[in-house]
Amino acid sequence: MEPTLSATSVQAAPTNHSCDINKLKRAFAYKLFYQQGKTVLSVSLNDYYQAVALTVRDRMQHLFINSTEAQLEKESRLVCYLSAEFLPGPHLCNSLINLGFFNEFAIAARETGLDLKAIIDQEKEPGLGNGGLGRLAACYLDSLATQQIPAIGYGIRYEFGMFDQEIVNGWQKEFSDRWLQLGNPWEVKKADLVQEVGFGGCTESYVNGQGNRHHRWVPARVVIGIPYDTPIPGYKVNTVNTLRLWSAEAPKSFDFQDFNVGDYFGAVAEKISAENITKVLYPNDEQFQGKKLRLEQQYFFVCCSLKDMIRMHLFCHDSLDNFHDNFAVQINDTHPAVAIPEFMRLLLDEHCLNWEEAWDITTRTFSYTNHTLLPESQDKWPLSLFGSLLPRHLEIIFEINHRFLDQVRLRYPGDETIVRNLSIIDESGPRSLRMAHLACVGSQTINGVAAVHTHLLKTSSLADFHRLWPQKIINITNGVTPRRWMLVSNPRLSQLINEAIGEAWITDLTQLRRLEPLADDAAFRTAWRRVKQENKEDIAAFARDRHRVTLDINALFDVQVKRIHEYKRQHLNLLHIITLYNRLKANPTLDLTPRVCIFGGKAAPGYFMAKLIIKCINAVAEVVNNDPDTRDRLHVYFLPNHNVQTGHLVYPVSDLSEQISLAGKEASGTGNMKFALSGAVTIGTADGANIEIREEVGEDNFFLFGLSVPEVEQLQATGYRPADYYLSDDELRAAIDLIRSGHFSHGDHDLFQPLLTNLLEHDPYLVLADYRSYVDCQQQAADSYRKREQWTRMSILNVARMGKFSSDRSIAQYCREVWRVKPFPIELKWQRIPEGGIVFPRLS
Ligand code: 26Q
Repeated sequence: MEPTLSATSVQAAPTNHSCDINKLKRAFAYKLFYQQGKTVLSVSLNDYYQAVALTVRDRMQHLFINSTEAQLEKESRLVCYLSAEFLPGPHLCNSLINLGFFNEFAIAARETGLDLKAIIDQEKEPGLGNGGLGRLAACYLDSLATQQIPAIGYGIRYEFGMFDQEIVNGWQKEFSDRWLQLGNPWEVKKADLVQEVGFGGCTESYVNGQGNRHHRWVPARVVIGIPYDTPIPGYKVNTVNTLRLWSAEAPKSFDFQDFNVGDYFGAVAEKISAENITKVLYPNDEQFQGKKLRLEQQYFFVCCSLKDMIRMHLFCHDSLDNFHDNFAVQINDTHPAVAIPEFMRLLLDEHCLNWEEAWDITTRTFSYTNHTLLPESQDKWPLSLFGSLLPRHLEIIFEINHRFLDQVRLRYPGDETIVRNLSIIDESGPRSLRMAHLACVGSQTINGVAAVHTHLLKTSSLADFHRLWPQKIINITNGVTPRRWMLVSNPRLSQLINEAIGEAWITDLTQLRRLEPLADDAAFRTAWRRVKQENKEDIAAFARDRHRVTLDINALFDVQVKRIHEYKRQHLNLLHIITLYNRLKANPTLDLTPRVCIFGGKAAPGYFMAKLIIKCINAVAEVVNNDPDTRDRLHVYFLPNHNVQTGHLVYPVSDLSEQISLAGKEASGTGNMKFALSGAVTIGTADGANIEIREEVGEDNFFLFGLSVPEVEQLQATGYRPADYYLSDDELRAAIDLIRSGHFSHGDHDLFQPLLTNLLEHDPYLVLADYRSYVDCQQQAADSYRKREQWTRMSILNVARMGKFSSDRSIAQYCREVWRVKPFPIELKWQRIPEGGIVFPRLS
């Protein structure tokens, strides 16, 4: 429908921040005219999106101002979540729902001749993270605000977020993500809150006026950090917290000194080098790369954030002695771990505390969440690189380590092995800094993200720390927010559940248990299936419109979406698909449960094997989807550019959720929770949070397969020979041989050879060892799916028993066990304009 906005509707500024429909319509028009500078003649759908988003933001601003001011005044402990990545997903729909404005906006849009859904779809999501870790940070911000906990998320405002993925000829191609190109209506630049960040240079010692020796850092260059604030509204509460992202700029737009001596290009180069720091997100997760720019990013945002906290603290206090009473700082993996020596430096060098005082405050302030067990993921900076960029921090780390190892030696006299193992400095090769050890030593609490992960931290990678400090490592199993992963992503299922049990589940997910009796109600099961079917129609329309692909919505939807990694074993899934293909080819009349196999996920651009797996998935798709013997019963669809937005589409359509990492490798997983919450049944290994999901939903409602952690350890210890499995399993051999034959690569025998050689000769993630168990388990799942009533029952019970996996539960646990903070409801002091009139604050 054509928009019916007329020029005459743009008259005066809308001043009432309520949700009166007519006022909303006027507000759209006002934003369109004055902010976008558009009239009906030139307006685009994106202009409408910007206008609607700005209208929402204005209404949020009212709560935001009240929240930040009340939190500052009350001096409640502020949670600061430091994370190099945040993956909040599109803001518009989520904000409308959390603020309780969705219906009013939908009506106002309709009456303006617009479709709110089409406007919502205009938003380019901020892809400021790689995957699980960044998305978890975003779920936690939602839960913090919903539970009325004063909190700030601190991170980096990357100009280019996670690359956009396209599939060209079966291969991944990367395109830069220009998410800011059309403007970002959600952020507010706070130019008055800039911070300075130093890099390089040297350190000096001097004697102060009182005759005490002090140290200072003389950086070689200084960069400016500018904060941009995005409001994070809680669900139907007054609390609106802040996501504060830092952007780097040069101190001056031009260095006139250089300009005067004629070094115009030198001056510009310096400006560019400063801006480079926040230019782009590194798109590789789970693989440490010792790049200087990455360390600059980490230090940059940590330094800005800590100085910002100190600024706020000193606004109300004379000294930093009680800083830890006012701030709880969470370090999201080791990426922000440089916060520990930086905070020490600020206390020692800039605020003149002594070591003991400074260390006491530091260790009461920080806590650290570990997200990985993979050795290749551990941040380990070469000492030389670290010292050249942050010389004073290196000195402080040496001192921290020295004092820490003295403590270790006292506890374990004569045991130099444990000293070497615990040291922050790794001296086994070229000397390097173990950031995880730094984080452990400087934190009050260390947590893993699922029970088995925490157990493995305690018994393997952090075993010596656990022995030293038995109380310090705790488990807090991850969770996901039901607001985004049900209300936004699966409105149909949310509606059905609301009708059945009311709305309390939205903020107390354990209430879903009340659905259990309905699993035995045939009419409810029918309604449940209808929701899934309608959701499948949506994704089928998307696949048809975007990719000219036809999906059979009556088939079993079998979905694996996550980053592409060998340890996540997308290739195990593929071997199963090829096995089904072979069975169909051998017996074209086989009564196979029709399946649509959906894959999605990005590969790190430099990760050759992951990219080859994507190519292989698409190569298999091309053959299977076009073969008349198979195409009606087996379809493979690689959904390109998996991100939060495609997540909204894909979790709600899944019947079967693929969580098939090698046991002991996936710290937790959170996709597993999103699938189950939308009614998918899991086929999975005993890994990460899968174990806890199975405990909750019951073993009858979960398809478990594969080796357990102890079995993996045993197999690896006794010498794993993948070729034995290849030789002894006919179906496995046939699947591998078919790839090798060039059947999926137009006769090219070499294309997938690196993948096959790796599997047959090394197979570090035991794909071949788990193959038979997986394929047989898939058969059970397919058989079960045919018993539709029974399957629907399983689906309902999965949802009913997902209460534990709300991020509200995780956050409540962090508040109790780590941060020791309590909810702080916001009373509205500043009234809406103009209802209470406006009182202008006095200038400070
Ligand atoms: C490190 C150095 C240089 C460049 C990039 C990185 C980097 C970036 C992102 C390293 C790791 C990540 C992300 C890791 C991650 O997402 N881990 C996942 O965290 C989830 C939330 O806890 C868990 O559910 C997953 O199991 C875990 O893999």
